[in-house]
Amino acid sequence: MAKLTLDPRDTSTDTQELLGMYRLMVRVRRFEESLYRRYREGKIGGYLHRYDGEEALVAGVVPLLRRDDYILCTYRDHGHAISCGVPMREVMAELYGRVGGCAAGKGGSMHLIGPEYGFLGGDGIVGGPVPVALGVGYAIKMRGGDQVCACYFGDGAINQGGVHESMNMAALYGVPVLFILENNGYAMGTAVERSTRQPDMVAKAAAHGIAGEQIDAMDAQVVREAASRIIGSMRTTHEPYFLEARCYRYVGHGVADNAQQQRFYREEDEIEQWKRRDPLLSTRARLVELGALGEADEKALEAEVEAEIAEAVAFAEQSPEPPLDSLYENVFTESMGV
Ligand SMILES: Cc1ncc(C[n+]2csc(CCOP(=O)(O)OP(=O)(O)O)c2C)c(N)n1
Ligand SMILES: [Mg+2]
Repeated sequence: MAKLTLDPRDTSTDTQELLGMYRLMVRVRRFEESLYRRYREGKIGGYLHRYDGEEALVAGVVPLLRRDDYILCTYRDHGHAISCGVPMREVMAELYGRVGGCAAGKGGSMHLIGPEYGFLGGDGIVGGPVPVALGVGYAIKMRGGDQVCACYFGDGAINQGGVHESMNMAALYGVPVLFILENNGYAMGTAVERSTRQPDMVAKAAAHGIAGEQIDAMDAQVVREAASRIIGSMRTTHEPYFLEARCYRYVGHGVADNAQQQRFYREEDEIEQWKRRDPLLSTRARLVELGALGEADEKALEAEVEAEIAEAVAFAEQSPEPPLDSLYENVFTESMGV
């Protein structure tokens, strides 16, 4: 039975990749589940958008990026931060609004950040990261490297002016941005078909001269294979690319969107159908079939993740709140000398 930790002597790369993705997805899923409990206990305040169901999208892409590449995403950003390597304890402390958090407790759930990991952050503005990614990609172009900038955004952003201007300019100037559309079918309670007459997202990118494809993002292996090919090619072409990732969020838009609210826009049966294609389940099944994951391995992994979360909670709880007199620090007007 293969070990869950990466063993450099093991040459069965595919199995090791699968194990790595599975471990990452379990870490993200359990982390998200634990947040809901903390929120209900009143430990976490403000907004909270969970990524349950969409984990394959980070597990299949982020490990393929180098430390000198860049990643930007939406406010649904916990999985991205953790996948980029931001320590779970710093993510948890940020959600608690404590100084030990990755944004020193001033950003909260929607504004996680880790520049030293290439993670340029989540963004509370729908479509907000896309023009920023264009600028980051343009900087890569000016410096002349082979880095890429991966920019995640939602289907709710796809019809925005700034998003289309950014795609147009990325194509026009040849800027290495990988546009990753997290198409989970809904923008809050609005289904994609209710916000556009052209649900073919790849066609929207093609209108700007950007090549792209649609993938099944409920399957981590599919995501990884596509991302590997695309990122590899972008490092030599330096051109933008568009990936429409079909996925689904299992829980409400945010914590306020409870089961009762969701009845206004989706059926329980629809959620159950998507859950049957859960990326953790399919990856796990493959690993079991390969003989790489047994009951004992799984128990060990769950225990390891549980301990990581418990340690993150303990860290967050002992970390102080930012002092009141730091309220005006890191404020744009102050740094401008106003
Ligand atoms: C510019 C802007 N308009 C509206 C909102 C309010 N808002 C927050 S999330 C959201 C839905 C976005 O959905 P989508 O882009 O599909 O991402 P998902 O939540 O599905 O991951 C809206 C309209 C906002 N934050 N920013
Ligand atoms: Mg959406």
